[in-house]
Amino acid sequence: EYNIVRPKGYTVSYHASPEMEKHHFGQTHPMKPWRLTLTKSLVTSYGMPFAMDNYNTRPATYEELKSFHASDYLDYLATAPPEDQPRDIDNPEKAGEVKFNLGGSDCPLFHGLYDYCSMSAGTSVDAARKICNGQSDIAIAWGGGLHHAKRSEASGFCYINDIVLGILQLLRCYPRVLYIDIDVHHGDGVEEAFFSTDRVMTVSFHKYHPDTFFPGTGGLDDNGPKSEHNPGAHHAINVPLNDGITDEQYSWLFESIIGKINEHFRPSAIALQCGADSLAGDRLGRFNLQVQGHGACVEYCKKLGIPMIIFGGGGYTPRNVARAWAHETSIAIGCQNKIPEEIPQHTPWREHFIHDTLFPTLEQILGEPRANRNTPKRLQEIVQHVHEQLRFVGH
Ligand code: TV7
Ligand code: CA
Ligand code: ZN
Repeated sequence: EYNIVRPKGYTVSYHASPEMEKHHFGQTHPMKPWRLTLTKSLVTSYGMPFAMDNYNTRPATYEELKSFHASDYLDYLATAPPEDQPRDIDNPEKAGEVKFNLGGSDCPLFHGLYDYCSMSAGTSVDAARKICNGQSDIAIAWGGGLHHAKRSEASGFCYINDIVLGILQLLRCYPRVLYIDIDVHHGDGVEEAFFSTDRVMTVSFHKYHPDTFFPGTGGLDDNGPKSEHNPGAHHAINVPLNDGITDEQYSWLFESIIGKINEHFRPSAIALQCGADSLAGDRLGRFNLQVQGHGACVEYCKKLGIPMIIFGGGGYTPRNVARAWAHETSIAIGCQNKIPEEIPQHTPWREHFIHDTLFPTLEQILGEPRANRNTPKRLQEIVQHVHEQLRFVGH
């Protein structure tokens, strides 16, 4: 009814796993896989599936997971008995035995955990394969983006690093991959995985405070191990931010930094993690970004005209996640100016979208906006530092 048609000259694919969305981390846990169902419902009520190739993903195989993860970790992940009461590892008396950081409150052992993980990874690996074989130019995997997982360790709600698996696929057919992470948290797992290669450059924008904000890494000077023989030196870029950053500041930073990186590094593919916890009003986030500013990052990357995978990630206020990811799906298709701002009447769970619009104002979201602790001077310094790092890269 909105006349959403396939984009001319390129293909967008949408990789989902309805099974994954049914899993629960526990009553009070911030991560709600159901936000993916809410996203898909909004995407569908705007008619966007008509303009894309839609895939229901298979779970990733053990062999695929092993391309990054250690087998003893995977075996434990597959066999550890689920716990009905998540343990409180913040409290040593109640901690019990925790292996591979599995079974604490951040990374609980819930029912169906291995299926959940392999399905999330499946969406990202499938997305990467579609990019590699040229069947897709922009591949969307909102169920992926779990950037904290390590080779042998769960961390920060992430068990399997689907992004690393996806990038490893891309590296089979593209010489250089640029990883960009706009989740409010530092993309530490992806950064670390590619610390020693110059074929992947990682860039994370995040709230940074070493003592009070997870995971505490990603300072401006953390640019990868600076040993003489490490080709990956200078290929980790970090953009540490304070509370309250606005759309205007963020877009300026994003474009100055990604534009310069594109010139120097000349990526042949982009992996963009779109964590929606950087939006204003997120349960865990601290920024003042709106759906427009978040989406502007996707739009800027798309304009570079390079094959791209778009991953999900964090996002703890489901209605905001669904709005942002539906808007970003429309940007991928190029129909963002055709769809009405008003949430369609027939959208399932429409009552969740209070304010009835894709683009609520800051006042609608927050009442009182959060104080902005990012000075123009500091943002200038960050851009300056990144430009200096790039002198060591490419050309
Ligand atoms: C990608 N922040 C993941 C972001 C991972 C953040 C954390 C929580 C949290 C966990 C809960 C919960 C919570 C309200 C918030 C040092 C600790 C402090 C657990 C209570 N409520 C992504 C991970 C971060 C779990 N972890 O980037 C169950 O907040 O700060 C920490 C670590 C130890 C564990 N405790 C918190 O967005 C997907 N966790 C309620 C119930
Ligand atoms: Ca980030
Ligand atoms: Zn996050």
